[in-house]
Amino acid sequence: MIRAVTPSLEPIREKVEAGERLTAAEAESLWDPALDLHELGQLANLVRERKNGNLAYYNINTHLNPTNVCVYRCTFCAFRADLREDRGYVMSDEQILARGREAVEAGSTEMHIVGGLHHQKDYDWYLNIIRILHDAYPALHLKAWTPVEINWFCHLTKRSIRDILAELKDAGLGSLPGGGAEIFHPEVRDKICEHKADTKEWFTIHRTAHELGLRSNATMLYGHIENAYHRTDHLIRLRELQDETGGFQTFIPLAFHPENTRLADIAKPSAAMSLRTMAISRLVLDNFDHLKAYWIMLGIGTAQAALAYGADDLDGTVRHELIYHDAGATTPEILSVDEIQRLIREAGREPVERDTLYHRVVREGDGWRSAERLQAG
Ligand code: V47
Repeated sequence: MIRAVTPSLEPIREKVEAGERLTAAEAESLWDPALDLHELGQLANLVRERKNGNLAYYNINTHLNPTNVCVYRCTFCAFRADLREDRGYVMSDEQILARGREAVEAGSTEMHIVGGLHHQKDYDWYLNIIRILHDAYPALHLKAWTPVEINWFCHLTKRSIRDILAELKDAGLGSLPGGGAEIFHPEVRDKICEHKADTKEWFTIHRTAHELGLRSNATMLYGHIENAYHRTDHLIRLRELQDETGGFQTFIPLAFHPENTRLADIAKPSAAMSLRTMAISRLVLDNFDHLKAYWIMLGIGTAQAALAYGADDLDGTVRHELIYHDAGATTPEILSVDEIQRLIREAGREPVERDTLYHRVVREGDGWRSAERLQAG
């Protein structure tokens, strides 16, 4: 009788325990669903605890999506609207400033700003959003505009990436969020978002941001038409740029939400797939300090479990999230600090409030200040 051979994680375990880097071929082999998920999780947890001990980070933040009107039609996006669609909106300066005031009054240390590429708004409209928010609320860190927007600004103004990023930084931009990465491999990218910033542009923009002293994040949208090869390729490309610049702070795997998108016939990734993706990301991205379990898209239970599968960060309290909720996310729109801390404690971890650049946040009376940098091991 021929017995099926169960694949083993032993060779990978030896390398991870010795702190050695996994090759692309080894990384790709980890997506085999026959490999024991819990064992994979244990290995990822080893790396996670080496880097961040028992700490699990969160921040108090607010989202701002100034417009959903967008020239692009990415197949996975439920948020975008056409110019003349009823659900299309554009926020006024007064509404944007009111959102800033609300954020500060709620104790937010960060505002996460991304949006559509509006057909009739010029670069100055986007620049002005950063300027007025920073002038009114200088302590609020503005994590804004992905390479998709930056690339659009370069197209509109015919100016260089460096010039645009330097001007935004001067106006108050604090860092870049991780969006717009989707899947880098052209076999997938050309099918899901063929027109927007391509992979080379995405990387050039992050490299230039890092050279200008701006930190940034990176994401990967999984669970649609990509496969193990594409996901591995995505992670390896990120690892290479991080070797070069060290400017990425955190990696956020984003589970695809199909509702109301042009890919609505695809099933949402399961919790097992999300935990496997987190664990493999932790093992491959050995030069990233942090991995975020974004509870909005993973669901609260899976995000909490992910703290044992490589993740060390739950993102934030989040208010006014639209991108996932338009795509059918059933998570709440906001979590209180008490709830986040309870989720972290019940997962056996120690909650730490951080600012965007991973400094410990100290709350005193009604105010707050950034203390020491939370150094990953
Ligand atoms: O690039 C859009 C994704 C991203 C869907 O940097 C979708 O801290 C799933 O990048 N289903 C934007 N995903 C969000 C993002 C992000 C989120 C949280 C924290 C940070 C950070 C960055 O959202 C897009 C795209 O990959 N997305 N539509 C959807 N239907």
